[in-house]
Amino acid sequence: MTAHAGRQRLVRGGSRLGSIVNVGCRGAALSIPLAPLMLLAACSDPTAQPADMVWIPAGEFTMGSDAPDARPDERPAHRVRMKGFWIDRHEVTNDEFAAFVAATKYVTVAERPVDWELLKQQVPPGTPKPPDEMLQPGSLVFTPTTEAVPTDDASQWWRWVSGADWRHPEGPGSSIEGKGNHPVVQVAFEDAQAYAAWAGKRLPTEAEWEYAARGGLDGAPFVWGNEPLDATRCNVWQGEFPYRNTREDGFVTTAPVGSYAPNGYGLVDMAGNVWEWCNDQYAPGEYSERVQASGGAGVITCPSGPSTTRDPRNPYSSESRVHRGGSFLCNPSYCSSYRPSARMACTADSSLQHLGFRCVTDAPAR
Ligand SMILES: [Ca+2]
Repeated sequence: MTAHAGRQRLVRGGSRLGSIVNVGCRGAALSIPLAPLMLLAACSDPTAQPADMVWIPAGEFTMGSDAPDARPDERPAHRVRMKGFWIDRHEVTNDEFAAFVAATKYVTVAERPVDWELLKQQVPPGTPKPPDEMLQPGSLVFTPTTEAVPTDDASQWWRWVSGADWRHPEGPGSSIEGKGNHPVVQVAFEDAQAYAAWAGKRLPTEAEWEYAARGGLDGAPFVWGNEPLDATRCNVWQGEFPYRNTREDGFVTTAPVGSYAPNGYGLVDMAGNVWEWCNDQYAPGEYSERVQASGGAGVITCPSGPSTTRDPRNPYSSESRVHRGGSFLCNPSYCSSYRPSARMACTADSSLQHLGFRCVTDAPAR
């Protein structure tokens, strides 16, 4: 959400991520002398389907939207050409993330204490040091208001909860027991990257994510086509946000992955349930800048985002990453981000109760 709400990175990618890559399942294979060659051979076979992944064929699509409900950062719609890639059929689940943690002993950002010296670089100069309890491990949890409030200030329904993490998405006392097939949440960007590296995959570019989400329905307003949103389409908020959820679709927070019909490519939850991290850094004017850089008329090939972050919501952060797809908190009155062109972002070290991820790979994962 905001830089104030974000978490500082205690350990930058390097050493921690490096150790994860080396101890992952591929590391075991590398202890056998011939295994690297065998792995290479397997990865070069495009017909071998990785488990629970879907092949998205090369092609062109219209990225972004010029529709009346498109926000400024979704404009202008522009033609993009993509290479083929594999993408996870569903969001990474609690069970899958637990397997990663069990294999690597990985500690997520939300489980680490906050270093004020690093955090204060992301907040306005002169911001006073928060009380010590605010610097304990924790994360951001959605808390409904008791009555209608203006929806232009997310700090009214997000609060910092010590002890909130992926195993305790709503804080101490909450758990993921019985939710093994729900999407993992409360994971920061580097947590998602670490999982992807361990699995032999990577995070999708924003263009890959949107191309896959559209399911072959080029230019359609929704991942399911042109029909309007209703409670059967995806896991979003029914009722009045952020204080009254009618539970019309049966879910207040996350739903088991695949609770709703897949899109044209067979992917589930590309709208709603949880937001999904993408690899791109965020800049609101990225689309107009890339169109301008291409000469204005061409088809842009495999865009991968700007080289630096420019996020007006987090002006003091040097790294804000895109997320896509909307979540169980989306409601037409407030945030129609279940649209495949909708963009959102937060500081890379933030973790949130409604933010997860899925992975892609250019070749069979294993
Ligand atoms: Ca989703």
